[in-house]
Amino acid sequence: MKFKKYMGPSLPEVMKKVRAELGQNAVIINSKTVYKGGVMGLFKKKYIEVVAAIDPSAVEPVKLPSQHPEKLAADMAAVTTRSKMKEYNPDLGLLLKEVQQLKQGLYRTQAEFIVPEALKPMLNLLAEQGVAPFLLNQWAPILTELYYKEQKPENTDKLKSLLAQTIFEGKDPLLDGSELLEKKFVALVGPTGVGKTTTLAKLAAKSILKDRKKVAFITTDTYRIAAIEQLKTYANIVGAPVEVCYNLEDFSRAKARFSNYDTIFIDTAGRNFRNGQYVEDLKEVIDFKEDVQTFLTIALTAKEYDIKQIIEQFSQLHIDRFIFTKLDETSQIGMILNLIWDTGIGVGFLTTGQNVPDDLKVADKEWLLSHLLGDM
Ligand SMILES: Nc1nc2c(ncn2[C@@H]2O[C@H](COP(=O)(O)OP(=O)(O)OP(=O)(O)O)[C@@H](O)[C@H]2O)c(=O)[nH]1
Ligand SMILES: [Mg+2]
Repeated sequence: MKFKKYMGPSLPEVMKKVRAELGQNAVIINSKTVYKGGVMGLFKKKYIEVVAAIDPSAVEPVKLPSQHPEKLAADMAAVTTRSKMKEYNPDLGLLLKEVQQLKQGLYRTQAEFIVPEALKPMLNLLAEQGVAPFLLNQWAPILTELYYKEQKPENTDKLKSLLAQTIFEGKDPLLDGSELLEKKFVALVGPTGVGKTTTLAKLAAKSILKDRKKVAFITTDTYRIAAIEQLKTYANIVGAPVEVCYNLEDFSRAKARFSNYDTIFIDTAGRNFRNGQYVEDLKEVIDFKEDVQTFLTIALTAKEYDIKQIIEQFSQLHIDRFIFTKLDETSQIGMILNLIWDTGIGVGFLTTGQNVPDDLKVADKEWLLSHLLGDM
């Protein structure tokens, strides 16, 4: 398989180049819009970039003998408007085909004949993990290109490293949680029962034990009677003070009391955040204009569709990172990648059980990949 990148101001113009160089058997593997040139980031020009491929061993189509002119005219008159469009604008026909394939949502439709056998087990594993077809469609051709460039390696570790290269290209900072918890306030928000309070206790313990920080707690969860007690129990264990806040005045008072603490961990009530009003309510108690790092806490046992609605509601606050909880309760974690790629929000921490403080993991891409691929 021979790959080549083409660029031009529009898809039809790029396709002309592709056809001229690679012929009618060329396969479009990937196309995207790129911006280039400009001055100091301004006035960049838009280009279309297409990766096309041709299999040199592919059989050239048999050329039909030229038809009698009258017969040709009759045939042409018989074609439908739609196929006429295709005939007179072959690029549009190709585009239609690509859109249909994307709509089918299966990377296999496009990739089955492109993706080499050696790569299929890894991509299938990702599909089984629930990684979205739009991502697999995006990665399969890039991975295939790398595989051929590297002379078709067979070694599993090498194949995994090609996959890592493909997936993580340009995404490293979003998958690295090592530099977090640097702000004065750290707030955990999210739906009911996802593990906010437990995770907050784990994070506080990590700050105290590993990072030697002076830590305090604020809870705004005055909704559930037992919630304050739950936080106080953890706070007593780590020897940190707690303030309960019902409104912004309480928040200012707590801020003044904890002025000489390094990190103040804020617990919030779990609510049905599909209701946007509850997100608004958070702003009535927490002063998000302060130096707050906000984590949206999501249990991996929840449905992706519902989570997307919750994320949408939280877009009225600034969400710095996700925390994904309950990894131990599911064997499908592909949603992590879907949400990160979908929203551009990175992951800070993952939790793997109920034990405080042990079942906490700082996000890192190697760990994530090894979890996605299991024992492969
Ligand atoms: N299996 C598993 N359970 C967890 C994990 N994290 C938290 N839990 C459990 O989930 C339950 C709810 O945890 P909480 O920390 O109270 O959750 P919350 O989000 O604060 O709940 P609300 O304040 O009621 O919204 C508890 O039983 C925790 O032990 C995890 O990573 N894995
Ligand atoms: Mg709680």
